[in-house]
Order: sequence, then C-alpha cells, then structure tokens
Amino acid sequence: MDEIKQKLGETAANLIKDKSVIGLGTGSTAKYFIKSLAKRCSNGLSIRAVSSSKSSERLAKNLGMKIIDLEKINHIDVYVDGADEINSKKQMIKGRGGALLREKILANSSTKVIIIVDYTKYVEKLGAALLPVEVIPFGCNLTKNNLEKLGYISNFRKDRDSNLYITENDNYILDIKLQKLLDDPLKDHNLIKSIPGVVDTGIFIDLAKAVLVGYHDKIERFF
Ligand code: A5P
Repeated sequence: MDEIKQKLGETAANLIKDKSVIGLGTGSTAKYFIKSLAKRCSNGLSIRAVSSSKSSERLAKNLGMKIIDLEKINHIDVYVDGADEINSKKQMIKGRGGALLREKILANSSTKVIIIVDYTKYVEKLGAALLPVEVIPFGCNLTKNNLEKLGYISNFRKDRDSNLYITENDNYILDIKLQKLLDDPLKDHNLIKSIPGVVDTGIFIDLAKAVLVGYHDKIERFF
C-alpha cells in the first residue's frame, strides 16, 4: 500500500504550479505528497505552504519547506489531502488522524482540493469507517448522550496512553460507529451538527474537486 500512496503523492505534487499557495493535509497519504512536494521545492519549485496539523508542518519543515502563518494569507490555491472514505459524488469521511476541523477549514478556502486515496477508500456508500465528530470538552458526556438519542453510538477517542485524545483545537473526538451505510451523508452531517457542543463532523461535502484513486498498476482520476 505504501507504494500506491507514494505514487499518489508524487502525482499530486507534479500537479502543483510555481508560485502557488498550497494547503498540506494530514495522514499517511498526505505525508507522501509532502515528501514529493519538498523534493520539487529543492529542485527549484517556489511555493508557499500552510498546514492542517502540527505533524504535517513538522515533516514539511524537516524537509526544508517553509510553512507560512495562516493569518498571512487570504486564500489557498490547492489543498491536497487523503480521506478515510470517498464516494463517486466526492463526499468523504475524514478525520481518522484527528485533524478534521483544520482540514475542513483549509479545504473550504481552497480554489482546488485534490484528494488522494488508495482503492480501498473508494466506496459506493460512506459509513463503514468510523465517523469522527469533534466536540468541545464542556458537557461532552451530554453531547455524547444527545448523539445517542439520534441513533449515533459513539466512543471517545483515546490516545496511545489511553487518555482522552485532545485535538489541536483542545477538543475531544467522538468516533461514531454507524449502524448502517449512509444514503444521504449531508443529512447526517446536518443532524449531528445541530447538537450544541458539536464543533464539526468528519463528513466533507462539496469540497473535493479532483480525486486520484491509486491501484497497484494505475492511478485513476476523476473530476
Ligand atoms: C486526518 O485527520 C484524516 O482526515 C486523513 O486525511 C485521513 O484519515 C486519511 O489518512 P490516511 O492517508 O493515513 O489514510
């Protein structure tokens, strides 16, 4: 699978034009994009980059890329990221890496969003993956109960040491185990977001513009 992700990263990096502002996604596939982009930068490509997470920022900086302060820009040309699941309508579930909110903020302000996924993530219907929901700590048990009343059974995400996972926005994540695949992901997103205490869901709608799906022998693109 790493080979596929590497190829996806390289292909996406080759689409980046000189002098553009690039949003860096988070996760194992985005990591390959960052590595390939850094290589292009060391060969003369000039870009400015913003990051959706500290881990991607660290990687980019270690590879010699300059990360600029988000407050210094007012738009992003291209945002590149992976996804946990994506369907043919380019609706996605994201957030297994915990960066869903920052990812959504960057994607939403980007002229073009390129999603790079291996073939296992390209699904007919979303919902087999856990659906992450970022919630504020205040009243988080009440928020969890309210989700349950709407039929969404969730668990607080834990970190490696079994402590509550804390996002870079100082929030928690509830991972929902969906009871069935989603017929209308936007409906679920809106319902979940209507609960006070929910900051955002890992359902991304109308954000992806180009999708690269990697297989062992090819990369398929759809726009
Ligand atoms: C990070 O919060 C996520 O949204 C990732 O973009 C998503 O989980 C895909 O990650 P991988 O490329 O590691 O599968």
